Amino acid sequence: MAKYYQPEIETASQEQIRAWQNERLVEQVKHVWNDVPYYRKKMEEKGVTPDDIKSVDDLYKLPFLTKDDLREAYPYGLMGKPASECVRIQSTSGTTGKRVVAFYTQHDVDLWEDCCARAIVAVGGTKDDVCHVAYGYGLFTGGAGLHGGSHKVGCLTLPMSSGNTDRQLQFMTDLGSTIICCTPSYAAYLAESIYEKGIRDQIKLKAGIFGAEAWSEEMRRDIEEKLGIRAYDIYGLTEISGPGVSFECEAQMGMHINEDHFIAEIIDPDTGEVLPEGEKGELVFTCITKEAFPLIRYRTRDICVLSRKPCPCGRTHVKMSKPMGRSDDMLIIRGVNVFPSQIETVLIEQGYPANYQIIVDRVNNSDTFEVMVEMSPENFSDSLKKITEMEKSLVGALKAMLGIAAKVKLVAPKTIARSEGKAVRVIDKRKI
Ligand code: DLL
Repeated sequence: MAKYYQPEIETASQEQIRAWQNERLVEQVKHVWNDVPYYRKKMEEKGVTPDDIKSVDDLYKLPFLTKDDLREAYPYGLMGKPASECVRIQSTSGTTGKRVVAFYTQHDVDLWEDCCARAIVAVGGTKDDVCHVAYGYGLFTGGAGLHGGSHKVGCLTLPMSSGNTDRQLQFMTDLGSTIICCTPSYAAYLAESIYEKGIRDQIKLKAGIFGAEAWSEEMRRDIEEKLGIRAYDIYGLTEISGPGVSFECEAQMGMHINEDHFIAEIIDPDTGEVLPEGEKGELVFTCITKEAFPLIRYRTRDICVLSRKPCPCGRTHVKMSKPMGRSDDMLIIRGVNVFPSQIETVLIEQGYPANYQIIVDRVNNSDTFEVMVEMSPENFSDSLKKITEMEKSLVGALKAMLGIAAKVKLVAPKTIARSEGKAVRVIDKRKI
């Protein structure tokens, strides 16, 4: 086993974890005070100095950072090290506003890759595995993070990147990939293609590490069944490092947050007040070991619940639930709160692949709400009568779940544009 892997860190006592966090937080606050003028100014505005921060209990005194701060400080304003000491830049695709650009020293890359290595080990990965990385390489953190983690575990790493499904399948069968890392929507797409080509018996996959977008338990079961694997969730965000901030273990009941590197809080998204454990709210992270992009109390906008209930796997680090939506992507349609994940649940329950697009518009001061849904090859029909019946049944199921009526349009398999990175689920024309 590679040198990085220290299971004792992941099974340390709560007291030990707290002691690491206290010590590292105090140091980190001094670092940003001295080296990140943007954050120092925010602390001064709140009347806080490093002397006020003696332990994690004082964390609440520190100001939050948000995506707006990142935009304001773009590109270099939140750096904690001179560019000459940094070795890497990663970035988000920047579909809304300016893209997020994050910096890493070699130390930061190392700790990030350690986090991803832990995720691979948690799904049973060893040096005997062939780890097929089909997340995008480049600015997106998915490819680079899992690639580095796979090296640290000592897996034979296949740096496929995303796209070119035929080539993915050829390598997968020829080289005997055993672990696949990609977005869940791409995993579902690969599963469909494997089914169509009738090559399931040539696939040696045993586990998948899927994240970067929301996916439901139903989608997990669907992928597991179709690919004959166990499908694990992995979470992260560019601002905090990338994938591996948290990951699922064999219990598949929440993702362990790497608490020796990140302190997690749950806050009320409206008031900013810290909520007690077990309450649902916005996830906030403080990086306590990063040098180049040391974000403190960064508001993720992801809505989750934290739990310290003992995990059968023996890991002691706190677990987060799957994000249940974002405090900023919840749709309000005709006054009703709608989460895309609810629509996904209905589709999978009704036997559709989770490939859909929600189109919201406003006509004559009233919201229109359409859900375009792909039929699966199994339930595909070109009979108008049959399609109308199927659409009617989906309208009923969606109404029961959401409490409002949607117009449903069924389309042929593989007609909704799929990016092999993240799926575009919502087109909200009201904002345009
Ligand atoms: O998506 C990092 C990543 C890559 C995670 C590969 C997992 C695997 P960003 O592009 O900065 O980074 O997007 C971060 O994606 O705030 C969540 O809203 C969402 N997200 C990430 N992982 C999950 C997940 C990467 N497992 C944003 N489930 C985050 C649901 C997720 N949402």
